[in-house]
Amino acid sequence: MLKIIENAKGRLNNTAIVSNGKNYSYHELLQASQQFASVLLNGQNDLNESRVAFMVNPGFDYVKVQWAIWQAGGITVPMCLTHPLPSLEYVLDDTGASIVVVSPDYADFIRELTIEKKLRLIVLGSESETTDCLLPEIESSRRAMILYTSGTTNKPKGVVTTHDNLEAQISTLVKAWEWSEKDRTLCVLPLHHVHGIVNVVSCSLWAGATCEFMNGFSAEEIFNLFEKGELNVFMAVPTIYYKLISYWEGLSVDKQQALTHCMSAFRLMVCGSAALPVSVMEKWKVISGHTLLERYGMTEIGMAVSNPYHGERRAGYIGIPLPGVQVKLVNEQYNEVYLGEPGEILVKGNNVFSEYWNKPEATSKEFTDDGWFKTGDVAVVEEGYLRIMGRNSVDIIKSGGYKISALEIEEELRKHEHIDDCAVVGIPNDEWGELIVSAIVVNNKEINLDQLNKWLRERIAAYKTPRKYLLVDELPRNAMGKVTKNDVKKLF
Ligand code: MCA
Ligand code: AMP
Repeated sequence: MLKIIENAKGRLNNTAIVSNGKNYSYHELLQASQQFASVLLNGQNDLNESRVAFMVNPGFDYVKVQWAIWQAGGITVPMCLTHPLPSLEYVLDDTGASIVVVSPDYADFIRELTIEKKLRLIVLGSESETTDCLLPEIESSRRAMILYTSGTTNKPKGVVTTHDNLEAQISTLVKAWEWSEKDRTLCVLPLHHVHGIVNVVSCSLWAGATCEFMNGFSAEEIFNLFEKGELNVFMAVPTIYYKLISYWEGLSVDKQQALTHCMSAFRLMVCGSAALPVSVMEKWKVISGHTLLERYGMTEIGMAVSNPYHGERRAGYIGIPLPGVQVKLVNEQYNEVYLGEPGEILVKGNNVFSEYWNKPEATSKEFTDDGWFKTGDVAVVEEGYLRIMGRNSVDIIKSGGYKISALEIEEELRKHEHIDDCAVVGIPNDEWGELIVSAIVVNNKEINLDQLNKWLRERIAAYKTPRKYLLVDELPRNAMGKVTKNDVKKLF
């Protein structure tokens, strides 16, 4: 039996989830997910790794659907709730999903697409009555989840993790950060990425703790929940801590003090997904009394490196390898570098994903011959702690904790009738980490940039759209004719 389900069976009366003002026990979660697994199976014995895509609001229903897919033998494909239709269509086509599950909010938006593609659409709340059936026995070596991640190819790739991979990713964090059933955390992150799915939701539920959900980000709401004094674990990306600090600074002194008092009672506050600026770490320490625990991870590997739970949390450093995760730094020939020299981070362990969905070539390209995964991130070890120095590719941008491919945005922009050429880059920004900007060569100088932005948002996610455009006569290029992205950055 899957470990997360088995664990839940031992904590039936604990509160698993708080969402929309309601408490749900592990018993209710197990019952509802088993019932929904029967709906998914619809008379079959096993979904046999069919892909089930779902667009479900964060909360009880999300976890119910996720656990149901796993128990029915399917692969979960959580979709971004704010993606425009072409991005969702890409995920449905690429995974070959046969079932789509949605919260009622998204039913009208996606219905036509599912009819066109002859997919089974299940709208939560209006599923047909089914009697519970016998659920299949799931080997942990089976595939569990596909998440889409941007890379150095223009289209996102589906990262496949097995149940074994997920169990390794979750269990190392539960141990390292000392999760227990007494914990209560708040999920404010989107649930189509590892940070929210694994680090927050799955770790808390694995440990028998309580996970409270918020739909979308709001600094005010987060602080209101902190003030209730029930939460004790919080995890977010640097942009969120930045936004919380800005909001806190605008509050009255009384309110600030009350919040500081509540936050100092937390057990743990973690930051990751992008580099945590030292200034944010220091300010957060002042307002919350907490030294943020920074850690490093990736969709393909879960978490690999973390500052210690006990011991020094060093500002500007990602920490030391987590138990069960092997990490080494290598040069361009993939030979280990000498201590103190920078090198690309390679990772090995049960935490590492199995493959990019339907992309054997892309998969083998990202592994060395002896099975180490190439992260593309460059780091150095200083006094035992790893420090990230940058990335191998300028085409990967991290904005608000989202990994974004410059090539994907460029490909879309070039489809616009008035754009002849373009170059997308990320420029440093205190709030977002990097801000996406684009130099464009146009064939009509009257181009309306607001309309361009609107046009683009119908094609790619809003968080992937450039925040600034610069009209140029030509893009900077080297002698080989290749666009020099570092020169493009200088234009901004
Ligand atoms: C939203 N906006 C952005 C971004 N997100 N602009 C640039 N970069 C972004 N990432 C824009 C919107 O388009 C909108 O523009 C305006 O900001 C406000 O939008 P809104 O949706 O209200 O933004 P928000 O709600 O304030 O969202 C900010 C956020 C969000 C909460 C920081 O970006 C977020 O949830 N980020 C977390 C992503 C994450 O979970 N990453 C983990 C990946 P306009 O006003 O013009 O409409 S997993 C991972 O990285 C690995 C495994 C790891 O290590 O964890
Ligand atoms: P994703 O594809 O969304 O999983 O993003 C993974 C990438 O996020 C990594 O390859 C890193 O570049 C970046 N990342 C995650 N955590 C950190 C961190 N603590 N510091 C710097 N970069 C990070």
